[in-house]
Amino acid sequence: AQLAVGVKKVKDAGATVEERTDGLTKPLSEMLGSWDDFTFAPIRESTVSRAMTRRYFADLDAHAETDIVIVGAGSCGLSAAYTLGTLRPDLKITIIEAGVAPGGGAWLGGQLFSAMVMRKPADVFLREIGVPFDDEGDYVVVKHAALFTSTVLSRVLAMDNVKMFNATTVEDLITRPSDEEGAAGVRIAGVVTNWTLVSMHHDDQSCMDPNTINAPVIISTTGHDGPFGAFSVKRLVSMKRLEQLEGMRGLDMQRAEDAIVKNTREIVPGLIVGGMELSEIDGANRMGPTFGAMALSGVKAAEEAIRVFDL
Ligand code: AHZ
Repeated sequence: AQLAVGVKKVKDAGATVEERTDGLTKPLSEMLGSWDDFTFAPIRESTVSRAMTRRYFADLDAHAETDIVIVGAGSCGLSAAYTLGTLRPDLKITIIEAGVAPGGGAWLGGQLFSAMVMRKPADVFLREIGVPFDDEGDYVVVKHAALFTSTVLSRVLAMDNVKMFNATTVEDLITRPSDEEGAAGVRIAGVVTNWTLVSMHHDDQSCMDPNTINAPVIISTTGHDGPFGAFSVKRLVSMKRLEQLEGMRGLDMQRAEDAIVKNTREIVPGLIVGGMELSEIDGANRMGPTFGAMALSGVKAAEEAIRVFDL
């Protein structure tokens, strides 16, 4: 297991214990030696390639069968991943994110403004992951949305049981016949993936067959409709598991956030939908730049995924 950032192992009376290393106690250069004699340890180019590719393909192999897949690493998907990874270190969790940069729309608080607003009681999630905020009464403000996103991301990526494949798109869902919904019913049993750059070129390149991950439970948090968004629920319509999408309604902060958290649920067997993707099914309002519902929908989606997994 790798150590968390800011932690080192030290010998204490014969036993090995973990100790925080936050904060420089002396200039790092003292540990590096003199700048005049400075040089890196030797390397060969192929060593670097192998260091990356060996791990990537070992991860692909290990995660071809996974316990829970999270589609989309925005504020909702990352909150779900944190909750799942913390509550159930025994489960193998795979995050598939289409973008090179995970985080979805949560790098800014809204428009191009830095601060991120969360209505109470979503401050419980900020306390849990250790993000400081200004308490404004009914709501709290994180001084920069990137502080929230980078913190939850670093917590998630440090977990031994979580692997994120970014720059990778979920192109389709794997299905199996299911008795739970009658003869035509299906259970979602995994995802079909492709590198995003390949997904974007299906029209002008050939021979680009996808990859697959089998999993008994999927959490989809791909955001509201847009160039990439609402992927799983649109696919449920085209495979006739949903009659139609209601379509996200106009902005109403007051109503939107409660609705998203309340409606976070298993939509068809094996597929839980959270975050703004849900608004497309239910015709919920959008909430604009208030992120409490994304964090708590993620928490609820994770708890729901554990319930379905344990059935
Ligand atoms: O890249 C997408 C983003 O990072 C990713 N994604 C979408 N389709 C995908 C696919 N395969 C893999 N087929 C995919 N990844 O999903 C992520 C969605 O993040 P988001 O921030 O768009 O959604 P969210 O529901 O986590 O947060 C919504 C934030 C919003 S939108 C909004 C409004 O419009 O009013 N208000 C809030 C708080």
